[in-house]
Amino acid sequence: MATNNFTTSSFLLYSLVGFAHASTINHNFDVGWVYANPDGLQNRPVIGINGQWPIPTITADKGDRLIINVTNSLHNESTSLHFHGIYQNGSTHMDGPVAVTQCDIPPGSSFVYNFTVDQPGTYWYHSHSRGQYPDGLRGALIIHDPESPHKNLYDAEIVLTFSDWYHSLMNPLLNSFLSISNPSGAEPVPQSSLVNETRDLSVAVEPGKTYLVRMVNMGAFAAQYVWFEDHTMRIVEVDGIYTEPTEASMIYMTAAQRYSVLITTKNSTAGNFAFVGSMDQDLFDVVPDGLNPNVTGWLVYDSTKEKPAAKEISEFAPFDDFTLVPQDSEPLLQHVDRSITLDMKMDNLIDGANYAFFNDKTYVAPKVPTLYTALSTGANASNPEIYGSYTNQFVLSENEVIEIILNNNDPGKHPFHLHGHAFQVAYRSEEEAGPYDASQITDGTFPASPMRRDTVLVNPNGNIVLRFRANNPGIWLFHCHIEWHVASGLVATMIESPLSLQKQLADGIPENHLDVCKSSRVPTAGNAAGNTVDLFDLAGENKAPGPLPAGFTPRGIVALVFSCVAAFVGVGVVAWYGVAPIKAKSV
Ligand SMILES: *[C@@H]1O[C@H](CO)[C@@H](O)[C@H](O)[C@H]1NC(C)=O
Ligand SMILES: *[C@@H]1O[C@H](CO)[C@@H](O)[C@H](O)[C@H]1NC(C)=O
Ligand SMILES: *[C@@H]1O[C@H](CO)[C@@H](O)[C@H](O)[C@H]1NC(C)=O
Ligand SMILES: *[C@@H]1O[C@H](CO)[C@@H](O)[C@H](O)[C@H]1NC(C)=O
Ligand SMILES: *[C@@H]1O[C@H](CO)[C@@H](O)[C@H](O)[C@H]1NC(C)=O
Ligand SMILES: *[C@@H]1O[C@H](CO)[C@@H](O)[C@H](O)[C@H]1NC(C)=O
Ligand SMILES: *[C@@H]1O[C@H](CO)[C@@H](O)[C@H](O)[C@H]1NC(C)=O
Ligand SMILES: *[C@@H]1O[C@H](CO)[C@@H](O)[C@H](O)[C@H]1NC(C)=O
Ligand SMILES: [Cu+2]
Repeated sequence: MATNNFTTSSFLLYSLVGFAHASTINHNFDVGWVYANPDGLQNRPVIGINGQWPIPTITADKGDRLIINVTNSLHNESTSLHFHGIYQNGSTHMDGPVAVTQCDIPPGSSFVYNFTVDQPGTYWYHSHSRGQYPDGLRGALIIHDPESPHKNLYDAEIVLTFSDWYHSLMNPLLNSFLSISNPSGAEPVPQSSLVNETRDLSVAVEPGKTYLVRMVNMGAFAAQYVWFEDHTMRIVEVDGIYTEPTEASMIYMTAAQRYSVLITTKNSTAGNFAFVGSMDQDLFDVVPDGLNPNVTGWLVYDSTKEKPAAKEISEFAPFDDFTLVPQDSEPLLQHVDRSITLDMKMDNLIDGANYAFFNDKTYVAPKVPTLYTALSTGANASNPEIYGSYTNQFVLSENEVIEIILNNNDPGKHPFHLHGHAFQVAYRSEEEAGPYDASQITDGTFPASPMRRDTVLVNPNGNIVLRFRANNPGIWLFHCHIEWHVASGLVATMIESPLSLQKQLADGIPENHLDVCKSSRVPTAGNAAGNTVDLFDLAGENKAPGPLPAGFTPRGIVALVFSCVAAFVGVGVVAWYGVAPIKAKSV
């Protein structure tokens, strides 16, 4: 009895305290073009908010509600915002990916994101509309935690964003990336590496203090090696998950990953120290002459003293994130209810462009956003067929333990991200290990308490095994976070507990969400093709280009392109028309 009373009153107290603390944070974000020259090499249009770029950091406390009214003032592009790593538990319609949980926000329209953030940590937000965020619509999102287990370990906080930077806009880059003129699928190589969207950043520090340094890689493509000269990092958080404090002298941060580290400063102000972000050039097919993959910043103890050049290091030996242990020691999910194998590869289709595939399907966005299909199809929402032929969809049952086995049949490194969850990384092979072979797994191969995060690297021609519980009804993308590979179709759709989702969102989708669909003439009911009468008739759905005809190898395409280019050398436009008929055959 006494115990019960105690529990009840402490529960009440907790609720009251929780209530008193939770606040609502409102932002009006007017998204529009501004000009910037972040690497000092080229002034170019970038996407800013309220006339400013870099865009603002969003900060909140755990439990707060964020209400962000986005107005698209870009005039010539649609947009959307995704809050990377936020579970959106009960609010999947606020998650942001276009054609998945919402329609594109066309120029001149507004759209309100309204959700609570009940998870502490380092996150970020970015456009989730066709390849747009590398044009600048990317910023930090920090959720503070009055109850942080590490709060007594540091004096102050520093936020650093790392990113790669292109001198050209994404639209033209995407058009040439995904075309017959690039049959090998070589990704554009960034021109610069940035910290806080600039170079040569000075970070003022005081001696004898410990800082919580929150780092985010907001890049489009490049992973970054990060190190602080003569200072040790103690990792305490990855992707919003607290970890047992773990020392590292260098970390490897893929696009979309985050790390919080504790750094204790020296006791003297005798000198300043460089820190470096160095883009992983293994990702680049060809390293252009003169590329500087590095960005340097300084921990500045005394601004009157020199800022020394970064010392050259002989090798990159980053900390292995697989060895991290979550602070809550959540045990490995042992019993798997549903195992999903995704075999990924890159290949050409009939239009000559290079696409990315899961199980031989490249993702193509459906006509009806997947969420609206789930909400408008009654009991048929549990049938994966209605979501189309190109969405790589999986319908997950409530509370099942899901395992994703991803086999990377490609010589590149890919950072995979799941919306709506942090997953356990049960296994990660070395490179060249080939497909996952469960028969080789013995007791103790999987960690007792695996690292959890929302973005993880799979090694070249290697594999990963991820596990999570389907405890968050919603429509959640699973995709490579290299923006080029999102464009080339390396995307799957998890449709989690669609019938519970229908109950959860029974009050309907906000009018302003449906309004942007109306403005863009996007249907909001029926199957992937917009058929509301026969849900199993997908006629008219969006499709991928057809396969290459038999005997037409990717090598043949490369040869064709080069022979056309050679034949019409100096007459680029004619060369272009010379290869056009191949495309025509596909339709
Ligand atoms: C969002 O902002 C736009 C532009 O200022 C305004 O017209 C609209 O009423 C706002 N929407 C809401 C729900 O406040
Ligand atoms: C959109 O507008 C920006 C800024 O004026 C411009 O640089 C860009 O080329 C335009 N994009 C398209 C697709 O017209
Ligand atoms: C945000 O969502 C809450 C909870 O659903 C609702 O009460 C509130 O009216 C919403 N506010 C706006 C501006 O949409
Ligand atoms: C770096 O950028 C973050 C996020 O925008 C900001 O909070 C921080 O103050 C910046 N740091 C410095 C030293 O300018
Ligand atoms: C700084 O001084 C404190 C207190 O004297 C000492 O405990 C600590 O080890 C010193 N730190 C370094 C990096 O020398
Ligand atoms: C970038 O840093 C690495 C590691 O120190 C070094 O090997 C390389 O020479 C640097 N590149 C340039 C262009 O400075
Ligand atoms: C979502 O909320 C439900 C109900 O409160 C909870 O059981 C579940 O663990 C939450 N899921 C996530 C991913 O936070
Ligand atoms: C499922 O779809 C079929 C074909 O459109 C339809 O006949 C059936 O009534 C639907 N079932 C439910 C429960 O909506
Ligand atoms: Cu990728």
